[in-house]
Amino acid sequence: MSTETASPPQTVPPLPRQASRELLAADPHRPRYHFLPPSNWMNDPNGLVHWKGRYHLFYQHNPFGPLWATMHWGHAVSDDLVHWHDLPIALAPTPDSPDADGCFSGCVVIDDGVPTIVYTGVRNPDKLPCLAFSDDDLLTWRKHPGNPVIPAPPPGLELTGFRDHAVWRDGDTWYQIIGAGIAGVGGTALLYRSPDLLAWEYLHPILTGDTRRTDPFWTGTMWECPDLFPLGDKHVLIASIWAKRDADTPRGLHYATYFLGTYADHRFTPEAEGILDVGGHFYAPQTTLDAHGRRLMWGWLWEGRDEAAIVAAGWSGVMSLPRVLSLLPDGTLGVAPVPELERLRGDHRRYSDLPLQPDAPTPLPDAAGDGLEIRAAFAPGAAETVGLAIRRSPDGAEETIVRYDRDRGLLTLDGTRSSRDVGVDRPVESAALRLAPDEPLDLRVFVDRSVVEVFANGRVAIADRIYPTRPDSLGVAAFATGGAALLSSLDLWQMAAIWPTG
Ligand code: DQQ
Repeated sequence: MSTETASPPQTVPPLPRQASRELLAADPHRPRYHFLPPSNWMNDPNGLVHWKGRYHLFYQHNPFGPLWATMHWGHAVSDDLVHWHDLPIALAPTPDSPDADGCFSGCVVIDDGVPTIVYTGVRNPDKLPCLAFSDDDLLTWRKHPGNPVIPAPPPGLELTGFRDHAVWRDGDTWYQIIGAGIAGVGGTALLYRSPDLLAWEYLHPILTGDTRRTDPFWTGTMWECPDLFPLGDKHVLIASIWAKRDADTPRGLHYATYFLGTYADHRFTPEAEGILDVGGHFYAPQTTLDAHGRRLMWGWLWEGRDEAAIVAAGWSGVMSLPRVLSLLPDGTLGVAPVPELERLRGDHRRYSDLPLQPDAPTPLPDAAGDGLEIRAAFAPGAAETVGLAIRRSPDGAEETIVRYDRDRGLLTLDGTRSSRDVGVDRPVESAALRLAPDEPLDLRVFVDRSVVEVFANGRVAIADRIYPTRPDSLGVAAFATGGAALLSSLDLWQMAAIWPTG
């Protein structure tokens, strides 16, 4: 593909990146083994790609402050999916150009050997598809002088939005879907095709939601960050559901959903659907296929505290752990953290066959920390619920609960008492998890300061943000309610930090 002349140099702020990491490492809420930028604001993962043996993670970034503004593409690289190295900012807004007001979300594709970013250039009020190319293994990027490559949204549609890109190739043809919403109808992803990534022909919406539908979830008025990919013999369409802030949804509406079904003749037919992570802080996920054939997904975990606290902290936003998506034998969507995370496991404790008396939590001796992986199996016996308390103060005044209710088939992350700070979110979120009669509960809990990610039985994920106030809110306890149970086994590892600063 012709990449023509380079655009003028971008205005990239000089950042003392390593120094920022060192400065912020003392913040007790700042995660140590989840990816986040050296400082300031981060939101969506962008441009995920496994290129020449290295994983590249780009992300929406404001390098000037800890609140959302002036969108750049930050960039980091990893050899092992666990440890990340900061690279220079990849895209910055170019004054007086189609992205003068921001470089919004998009993806990376390799076009005949040329790494190419497809992103949304923002020149208010326009948001239009743009390209940038790299000749040095994704390190620096030249913007296409012919940007935007689609000069306007499709005529004849009254859209509530038009942004974010998933691009793939089928034979000689490129396809992309762009997130959108049709006023009065619902969120949608608009399908285009192109012979060369430069000239695009609009086809039609690949799938459209229904603003009147509320069950099993509301599909909002606009779909952000759509993604479409094959998984086993099915296809998955991911859409991040968005709705304008109003009296009914004062914080707007943001959650990431999937549709599992068939993609044929340029149409997607859903057969199943769900919310990718019910935690309420997981948004705008993007996936990539790695060289091992795995479909990897990251999502943005936003903060659960207010702007004043974010400004005081000097940073905002964390990337979820990388997750592997799979098609389970029963045709449903599987999700699990990547096995590479086991490299971070350090000091190990194991507890076996621990009887749990009803209604009195059993603290686990020597199990303490704010950077942990826990893997637990329970024999629920007569208990109504079994579970774990983490980030627990010795008196139990602060704690975050992971609870499984077998009869109701519900896994809950209960942060009601996660913090004594009344200004932070104290989330309570539940996911349906029906276990087969002989299927044990297999719980994996990742604790990383203000991040908790819970995975159960390879098919449910709940990520949340918590902000304990007490320095001794570090304990772990197991419990049963309504009857006695057995904690069959629990493995607990202290997790190593992924940054040299700790
Ligand atoms: N974030 C980006 C947009 C996208 C939104 C802007 C989703 O491209 O629609 O930062 O979080």
